[in-house]
Amino acid sequence: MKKLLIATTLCLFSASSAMAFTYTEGSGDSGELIPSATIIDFTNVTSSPTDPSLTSIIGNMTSDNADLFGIFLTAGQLFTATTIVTTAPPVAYDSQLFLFDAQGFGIVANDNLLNATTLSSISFTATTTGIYYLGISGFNYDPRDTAGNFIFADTRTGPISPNSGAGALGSWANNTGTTSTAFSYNIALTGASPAPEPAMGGGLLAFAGLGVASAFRKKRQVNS
Ligand SMILES: [Ca+2]
Ligand SMILES: [Ca+2]
Ligand SMILES: [Ca+2]
Repeated sequence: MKKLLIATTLCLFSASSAMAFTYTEGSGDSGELIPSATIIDFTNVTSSPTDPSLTSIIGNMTSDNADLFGIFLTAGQLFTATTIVTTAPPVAYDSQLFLFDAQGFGIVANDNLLNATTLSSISFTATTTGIYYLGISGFNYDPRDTAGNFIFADTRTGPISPNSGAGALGSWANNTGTTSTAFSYNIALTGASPAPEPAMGGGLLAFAGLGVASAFRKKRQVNS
């Protein structure tokens, strides 16, 4: 009996190790601009502490809205994000994905993965190690810069590069005068991890984090 219990525990442990980290939006709603984005760090993810990769973001999209998530990328490593359907029976939804750098400048976007599907996929080899912002919205709610110009061309398929001269993320608006639909989403990720420190770049929380870090530094100095 005892042996069986140990075997089961080991089995559960190794199964959760393979899962890496998942972030679930839950009943809250992530903001759509950098000051209100959710920074995914090691305090708000679930599952294994042994595999540091962030492999999925699960959330809800309301009409004419976007969710923005701070994620951690490593220079030279290929990052991919793909919206997938996990419901049974499968119900396709019309997502769009956008990647921004730490200052909110557009990097790459995609509306439809292929002509045959309305799901989305982006890939990018990180140029610096640190926070990037991943945005998701329903077609055709698109990001605009601080001057009110759309950051990306309104193209349906293929990777979309930012328009030349586009500024940093300032607002979102529907690009075609329609209303985007609501859906539940699941974004599968590779090459990403939660941020190493709580709430990097998150306004008040970042300030609080710096306070904690400096408190630790002070404590270390006292102890040494
Ligand atoms: Ca949401
Ligand atoms: Ca789409
Ligand atoms: Ca669009």
